[in-house]
Amino acid sequence: MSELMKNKIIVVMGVANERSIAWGIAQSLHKQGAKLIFTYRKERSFEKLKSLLEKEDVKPLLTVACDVLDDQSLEQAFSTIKEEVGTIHGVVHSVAFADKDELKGEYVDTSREGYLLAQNSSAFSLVAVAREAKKCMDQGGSIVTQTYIGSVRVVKNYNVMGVAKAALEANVRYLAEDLGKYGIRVNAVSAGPIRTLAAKGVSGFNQIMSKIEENAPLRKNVDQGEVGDATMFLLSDLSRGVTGDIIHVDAGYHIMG
Ligand code: NDP
Ligand code: N5H
Repeated sequence: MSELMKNKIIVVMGVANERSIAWGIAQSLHKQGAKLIFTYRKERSFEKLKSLLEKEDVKPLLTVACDVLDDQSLEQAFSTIKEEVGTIHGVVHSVAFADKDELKGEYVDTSREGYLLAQNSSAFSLVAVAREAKKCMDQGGSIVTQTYIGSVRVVKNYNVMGVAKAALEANVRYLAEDLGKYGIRVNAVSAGPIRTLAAKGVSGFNQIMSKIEENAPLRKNVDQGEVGDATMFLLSDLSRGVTGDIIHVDAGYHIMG
């Protein structure tokens, strides 16, 4: 077994259950010898995380609560990480939220409140996380977030989240420029649709998946393992020349006209 992530300590944010993209990433990182710290928001996610870690025999360095909407919670989480662990080498930001009612119907009907909540949770959160994480990244490092093609194309029902992902991708570029001088890289993975808790109950999901099976160059949908491995690459030294970029892990779907 190769150990691409040996001696690296990575913070993983956004495991809600075994289907979470963040859990796929954690498994890829674990396989390559990374030491992991997990953050969660809801108590229910914490319970799921504990049982997953036990089941897969992953021993985390730390698990800590962190609500990305709350500055105090963010500060607290990363100061705990600094005190208990010290230097970290990477962060996985796999967090997004929009009110369910905003993920259907016409985008023009988006409420101010719904717009701000989606932006706050899904786009500004990367800035806030990067600012706190930087304090623990004194040897440089890598920050990776998760985006979706609805940022650059109009995808039915994605609505307010598409606009939030567009902002997230711009955040990746601005943060990459700021943090590059400290040896910290910032990138995103743009994943194809994967059935997770966040995707549950959103209309049109099945249709989107069949369209990809028919039209993507690889004629298939992707899974958490494929996204996990690409994210691991961006967190590893193999990608040391890559920053401010978006890598598509979508079976090639985005190249199609
Ligand atoms: P999950 O539902 O598994 O994960 C979403 C996570 O976001 C949960 O762990 C949730 O934690 C967390 N979260 C939401 N709000 C907050 C907050 N305020 N503070 C801290 N954590 C928060 O879904 P996915 O794995 O699908 O989603 C992960 C990322 O991948 C998202 O950015 C999503 O947009 C992106 N993505 C997903 C695709 C898909 O098809 N599934 C495709 C492309 C991108 P909690 O429940 O504890 O609040
Ligand atoms: C075009 C589509 C399908 C329609 C849109 C889906 C958008 C999903 C993104 C957000 C993150 C979903 C969301 O916030 C759901 C919440 O309102 C309700 N769910 C929850 O609260 C659960 C319990 C928690 C865990 O969820 C969160 N977010 O905390 C896009 C799909 C083809 C691809 C996709 C699903 C993209 C994506 O960004 O996730």
